Amino acid sequence: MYQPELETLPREKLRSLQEERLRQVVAYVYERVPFYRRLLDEVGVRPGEIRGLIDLPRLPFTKKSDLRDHYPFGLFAVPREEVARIHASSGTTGKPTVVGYTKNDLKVFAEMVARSLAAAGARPGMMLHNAYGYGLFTGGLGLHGGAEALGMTVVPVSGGMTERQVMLIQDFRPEVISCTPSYAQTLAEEFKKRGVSPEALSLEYAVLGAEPWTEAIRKQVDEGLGVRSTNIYGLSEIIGPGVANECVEERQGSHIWEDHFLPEVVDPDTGEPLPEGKVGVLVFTTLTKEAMPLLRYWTGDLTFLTSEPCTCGRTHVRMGPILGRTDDMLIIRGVNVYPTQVEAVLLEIPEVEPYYQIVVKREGTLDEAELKVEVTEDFFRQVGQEVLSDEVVEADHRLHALREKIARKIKDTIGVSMKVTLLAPGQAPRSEGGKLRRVLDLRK
Ligand code: ADP
Ligand code: K
Ligand code: ZN
Repeated sequence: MYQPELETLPREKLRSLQEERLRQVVAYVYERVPFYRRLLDEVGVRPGEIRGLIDLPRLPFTKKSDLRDHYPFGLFAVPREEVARIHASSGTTGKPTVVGYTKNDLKVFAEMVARSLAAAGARPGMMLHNAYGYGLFTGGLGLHGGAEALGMTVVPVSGGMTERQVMLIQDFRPEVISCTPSYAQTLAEEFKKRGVSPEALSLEYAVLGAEPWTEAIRKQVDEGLGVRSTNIYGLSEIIGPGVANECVEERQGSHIWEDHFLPEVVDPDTGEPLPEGKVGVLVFTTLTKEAMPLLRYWTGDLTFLTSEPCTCGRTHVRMGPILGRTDDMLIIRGVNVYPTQVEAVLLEIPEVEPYYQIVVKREGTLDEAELKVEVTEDFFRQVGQEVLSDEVVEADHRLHALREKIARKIKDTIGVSMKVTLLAPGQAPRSEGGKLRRVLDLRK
């Protein structure tokens, strides 16, 4: 562990630390951020009335739109000169979401990523091949700072240029890699193409995040790169990657570094706090951020929390995998569908790979969803067809049966009908470095 004392703090102590910090941050934003002063005045909360976690539900939520409305620096709590770094998240429409860090925020950021890397199996002296994008995106510089704090050797390779990445991994022999799970798939596939076996690779651990992924991808990456991969979670509004990380021992949920980020899970419709184990929207209050502290930030990410003790010894609460982002949810003929649900179904079908794309169209007034999914190389070889056109699939009983099986499983587990299209190996979209969009919604 990077900070063993803090990471194993008994829960009662952790709680009183959180309560003290919560009182401080509420007073701090009331004093320094006009937006929060107005918001708190509106709901009639005076900072002194917040005694502890019990009063948390009295605080208003902060939404992404609040950040946009105060673009670029309107939510900063310190003078611009005290901001040591600025990052921004891509934002699919319009202006990006801008965030700022003081010197101390950057120190905490690096410490949280160092905790995360250590939880993932990394040790001082190991080499990190950091294939997260560098730039305004928090991934690259975030992992970089954490690896330096932990005492690793960092290779700041950034995303893309897969040929070069493959060469550097073989020549430099890093023990740890960090990138998006979809890019780890791309790299695994690239090594396979070149006939480089997982045993021949120096990699032992992979720290994967920035987009939802499932056990199907974990299996593929672990086998393909010969690693034990863990999930890293975070978002720029809260600090960046390193808000939470799975421990490599258990890989059963990601420990949230709760002394700095106070999590809640709330009902997506009513905002009411939900009990442990129930799925809802993840909400964070930053407890120590100086430049841009946020109260009850609505992440839009869906998951659940558990404070069940973990065998790794860390006491910090664990979050489940992100089941989807409220923005990513598809409504197909009135049914809510998350891409991760589709991926979970594919995991149970041995003849396919977790390479897929969901295309949604509107035909007249009806939504039509198509799932394009790749068959495995083994299966493709056994079938012996050259292409997998609709006619070929119709005529070949094994292909036809597979297509029916997938469609039935999707219908039975998710409750929507999808037209299934089988793709030959290599035909579904791949990550070329960053996050991969697996959904094409042509209705918008
Ligand atoms: P951008 O908005 O540019 O993608 P961010 O890095 O701030 O930049 O994105 C944060 C979001 O990415 C999170 O709110 C979440 O939806 C997603 N995300 C990050 N890490 C994970 C993860 N480990 N699993 C699932 N989703 C993740
Ligand atoms: K390996
Ligand atoms: Zn653990």
